[in-house]
Amino acid sequence: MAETKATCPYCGVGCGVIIQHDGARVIEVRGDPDHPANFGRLCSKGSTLHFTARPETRLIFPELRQGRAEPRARVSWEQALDTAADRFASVIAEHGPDAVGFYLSGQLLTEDYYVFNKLAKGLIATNNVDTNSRLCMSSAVAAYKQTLGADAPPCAYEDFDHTDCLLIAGANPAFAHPIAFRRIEAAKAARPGMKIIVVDPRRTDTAASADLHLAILPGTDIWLFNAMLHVLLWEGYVNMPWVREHTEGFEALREAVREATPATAAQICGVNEADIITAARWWGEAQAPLSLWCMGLNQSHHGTHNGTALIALSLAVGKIGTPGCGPFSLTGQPNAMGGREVGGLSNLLSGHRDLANPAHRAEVAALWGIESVPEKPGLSAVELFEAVREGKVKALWIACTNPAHSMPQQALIREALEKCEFVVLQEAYANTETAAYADLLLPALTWAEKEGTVTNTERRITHVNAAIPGPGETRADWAIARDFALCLGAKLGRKDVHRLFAYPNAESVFLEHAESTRDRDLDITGLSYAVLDELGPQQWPFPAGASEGRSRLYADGKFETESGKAKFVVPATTLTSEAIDARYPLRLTTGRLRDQWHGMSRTGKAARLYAHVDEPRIELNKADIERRGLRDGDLVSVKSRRGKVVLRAYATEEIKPGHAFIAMHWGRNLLSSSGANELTLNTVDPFSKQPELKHAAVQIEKVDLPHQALLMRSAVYADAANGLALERAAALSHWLPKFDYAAISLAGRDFPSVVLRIAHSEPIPTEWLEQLDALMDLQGDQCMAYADARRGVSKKAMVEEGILTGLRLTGETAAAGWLKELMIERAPTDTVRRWLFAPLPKPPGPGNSRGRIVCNCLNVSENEIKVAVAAGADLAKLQEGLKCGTSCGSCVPELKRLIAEGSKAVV
Ligand SMILES: Nc1nc2c(c(=O)[nH]1)N[C@H]1C(S)=C(S)[C@@H](COP(=O)(O)OP(=O)(O)OC[C@H]3O[C@@H](n4cnc5c(=O)[nH]c(N)nc54)[C@H](O)[C@@H]3O)O[C@H]1N2
Ligand SMILES: Nc1nc2c(c(=O)[nH]1)N[C@H]1C(S)=C(S)[C@@H](COP(=O)(O)OP(=O)(O)OC[C@H]3O[C@@H](n4cnc5c(=O)[nH]c(N)nc54)[C@H](O)[C@@H]3O)O[C@H]1N2
Ligand code: SF4
Ligand SMILES: [Mo]
Repeated sequence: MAETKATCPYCGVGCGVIIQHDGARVIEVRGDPDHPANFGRLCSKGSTLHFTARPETRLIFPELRQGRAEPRARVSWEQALDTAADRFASVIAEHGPDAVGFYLSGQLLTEDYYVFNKLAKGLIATNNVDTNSRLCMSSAVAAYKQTLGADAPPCAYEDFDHTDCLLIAGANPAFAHPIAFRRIEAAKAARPGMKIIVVDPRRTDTAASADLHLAILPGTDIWLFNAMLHVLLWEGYVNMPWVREHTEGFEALREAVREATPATAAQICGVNEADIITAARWWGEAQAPLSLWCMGLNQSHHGTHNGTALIALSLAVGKIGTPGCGPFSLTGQPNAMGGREVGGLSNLLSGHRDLANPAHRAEVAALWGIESVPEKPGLSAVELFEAVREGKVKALWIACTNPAHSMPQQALIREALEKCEFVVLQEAYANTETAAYADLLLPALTWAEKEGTVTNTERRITHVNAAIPGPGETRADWAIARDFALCLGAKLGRKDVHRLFAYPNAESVFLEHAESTRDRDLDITGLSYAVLDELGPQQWPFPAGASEGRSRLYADGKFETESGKAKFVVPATTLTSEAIDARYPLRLTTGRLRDQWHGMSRTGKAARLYAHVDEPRIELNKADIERRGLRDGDLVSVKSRRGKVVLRAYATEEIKPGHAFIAMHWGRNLLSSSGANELTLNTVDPFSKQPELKHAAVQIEKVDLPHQALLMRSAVYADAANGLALERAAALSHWLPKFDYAAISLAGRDFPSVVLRIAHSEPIPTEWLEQLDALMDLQGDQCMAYADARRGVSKKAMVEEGILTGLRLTGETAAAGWLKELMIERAPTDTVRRWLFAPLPKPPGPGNSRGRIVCNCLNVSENEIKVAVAAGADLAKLQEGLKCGTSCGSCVPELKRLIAEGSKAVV
């Protein structure tokens, strides 16, 4: 067995992983003990990466279709790239370079990103290159630039160990940045006096572990931050000498926050005045105040000002650049930072340069050896898809992102993709929602197969290595961009194309990128793959001659603005772009679950990652469910002004009355609708152009879907079970649109099962059920069946080698939970026989249900934990007795919550 060092391809924490493999397949992963982001730890997603590195549904050959109605057929790479170049060249010839566009991803490696940018901005001469980072980090980028002058998060993870007041606003790191959160937990345990304040409308696991949770109304953060500044001013915490020497614009902001008294803000934000004052005092008294933020602030139509208002709190007390201090934006994707460095947004250029700046354009043109870089700003994500929809952009190249799932207001995105004359999708998997619209699919290498670099949240660059070769004809993303550039350049008659794209390997791209950063704030001219291998991952800047990167920025009080001073910005004080009203009375927000990643093309392949949440749902307060005559677990129709979805209502105390939450993960591959983004709206922030994915007004209503069915299937042998479950899940997804509600998930651990839940307004036609049976292999001698036509109930159970391996229930699904557990636990099936042929729909006996799995690593369920808590167990006892929370630690916040709830119940 061999070992190769890489990073986890999920979140921006950027944990180092060691991939254990046999040269052909990934066998195991473990945390890299030497990596400074995680020191050997991995969360529930990182530690299950080897379960996702599987061949099912991988895209392995280029596929092309001639017309929209035609099926795609396998073609050679040569034919694929030649066709793409022809189509792009003819659009460019006829309609100009701005009639084509590229939509990329913060999950590409820096090298991939760099080549794509040069292709668009240097070869084609269009700035229409945007990325999913527009949905993610662009407000943070704009906020840093407006205040500090450059897009540079000034902090480092080790600041968690030095801060004495941590303000987490609009972020749920317990779920979204778990290893960073482990470091925060450790810091708090070591120094219990450290204060943690969480600003989030929901009582997330992050919020539940805070000293102070400010459950503000969505969209009201600026009022809160302004009121905190008001208190800081009033109570003399503002460091006026520092502010005078190192900043500009304070007077205007001081004037603006005069109105923002804690009392006024308390009204607007829906929290206690006293809590706002407490938060401000903790911040003001802190030796080292640190703020963290993520999508709760960025994904807003005033996301940039959410950021500048938060940054102002650090500047006002003059605490930035020293240990434990500063405004620290959490990066979502593993390499959103790398993308920003190479200028991967339609308004940026390589090396943190601005397209709007003529000197910057000239520098980049000189670097590339071309006459000029186009001046006209490119289209940002929402604008790009709008231009596609309006027919202005006619050829679109999409790489490493799934806009037919992740963009807001899906109805418009579908329309755009349907209309687009030529859609290219460069993907690792063949069956994403966007793949359905692609005229040309290009197979990409993915994690464990590709080499390059990534930059994490704390500006740390890691050299990522390939462990195994990719399957079929997959190629590296940067190489696909290069090969296309060469092909297109020839058709455009560009003699210089071979010079421009003479990249023999990934490192040659990296070195050119490094050169482009010379004398810029992110200067990395001192880095090469060899240096990174020798010294380990390094933070930028790392100029030529340096021996280590810099962990913090701006300690000298000099900023990247023209005057060298940081700037205060007077923020907008609007709230959400869509207010609630009588028709749409609920405030919907969207976000992440602990164990799933975005559109689930990878995490959705590991059965155990469904144990935490196994069905898409809308989370609501119990009061809102009951007020509508509904029960927890009922299916409801959720409507916004843009669309409608059917989801299961789930009652939780995490959500206040009047609010709702839908996780962004489930889309058309696994659900009968597009999920959250059917409902969201595409209003954007005026500076960052980031859409407001966090706020929409919705209503819920009862839906009458009396015809229900549940199908489940696993296999007798473990080695076959996984592959079969994944293949069946992929085949089932074509069935989803037929039903009013249908959802696919996986269940189990070593013997994964595929689960299909259906609810329909009309009786489910018998021939559909027969076809589903065939697809699930629920037929033959080993399949026992019982039907009560009069009551519309039918039951089918597959028993192989004495084990329940398949199930289909229609009409009556009350026993579903019990049977699902039987199947997962692979219990003996005598009881099943009795139940099967009895008219009783209910499970026999009390049925000691284990309940939801909380600790995924060690397979410990909620009910087991609750029993132990009721018997007086604290965290240490739980960890000792049940072993839960002792491996990756991702469930520790939830364990703490269950303990807190348990002790409340006892009192
Ligand atoms: N498990 C998992 N981890 C991930 C990802 C994933 O898909 N799965 N994706 C990664 C990516 S790309 C990103 S960008 C990050 C996102 O990481 P986070 O931003 O931390 O995660 P979200 O759940 O999107 O949103 C965070 C919180 O914002 C809150 N919020 C909503 N509206 C408001 C508001 O008006 N004000 C405030 N203060 N809070 C609000 C929500 O209730 C939510 O709890 O996660 C990264 N990590
Ligand atoms: N409602 C709502 N919507 C949101 C958000 C939200 O909070 N709420 N968050 C937004 C944010 S912050 C983000 S970042 C986006 C994320 O949204 P997307 O970018 O659409 O999310 P992914 O599913 O991660 O898409 C990445 C795709 O790349 C493919 N892939 C994996 N590895 C490789 C590779 O090496 N090469 C290539 N070419 N392809 C590869 C994967 O199979 C996957 O389909 O979603 C946004 N949408
Ligand atoms: S915290 Fe988890 S998801 Fe994020 S990089 Fe580390 S292991 Fe991967
Ligand atoms: Mo993101």
